[in-house]
Amino acid sequence: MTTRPTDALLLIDLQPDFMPGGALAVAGGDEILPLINGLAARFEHVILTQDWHPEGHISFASSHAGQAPFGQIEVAYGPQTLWPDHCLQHSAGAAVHPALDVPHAELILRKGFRREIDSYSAFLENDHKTPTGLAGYLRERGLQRLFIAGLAYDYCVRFSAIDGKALGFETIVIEDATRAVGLPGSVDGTNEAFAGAGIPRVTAADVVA
Ligand code: VGL
Ligand code: ZN
Repeated sequence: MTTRPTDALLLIDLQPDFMPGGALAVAGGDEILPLINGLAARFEHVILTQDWHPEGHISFASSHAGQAPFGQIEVAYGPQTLWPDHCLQHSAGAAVHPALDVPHAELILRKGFRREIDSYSAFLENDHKTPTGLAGYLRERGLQRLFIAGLAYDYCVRFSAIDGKALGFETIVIEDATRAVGLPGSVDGTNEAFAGAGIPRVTAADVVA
């Protein structure tokens, strides 16, 4: 696949809290870092996201009496899955992972910083209305095609890809440079959503070939 100067690599939530030993560990989340470092070296434009929650965040099970992590509740904007406390602003678990070697990353986009709205997507918060500003950033800079990798495949990668595509960016997911949380139905649902939206799933080898 020939990459173009108008491509961007969007790396989602590569933070210690999503890696083994972290607060919301994704199995094998650390295994993808070498692959991602290699990919990033092939892209002129790299953008990172950082999940970045205040204490008492609406997505934390601990913020809701009687609720446990991985359950679901209804909030003002619809269903919200509940998580262990994770990616607290300025905590070590919320840092950009120290093994991520992308000195040329141009933007670190923080999301999920509003106590009352979660944000899986790098484009729109979980009310599916509040923009993060990323679409405007990409458009102003003439970046048209997105390659997406990172964590987690079935949450933040999923919703970032779906929203990016819906907002008019050509969008490709690098599947072997992701790992999934894997709640019931979440991976199948993601694969169906990508197929329905016309989002190809490729490998890192396809991208660098
Ligand atoms: C994520 C759950 C909660 C993710 C972030 O990065 O996929 N998942 N916060
Ligand atoms: Zn989060």
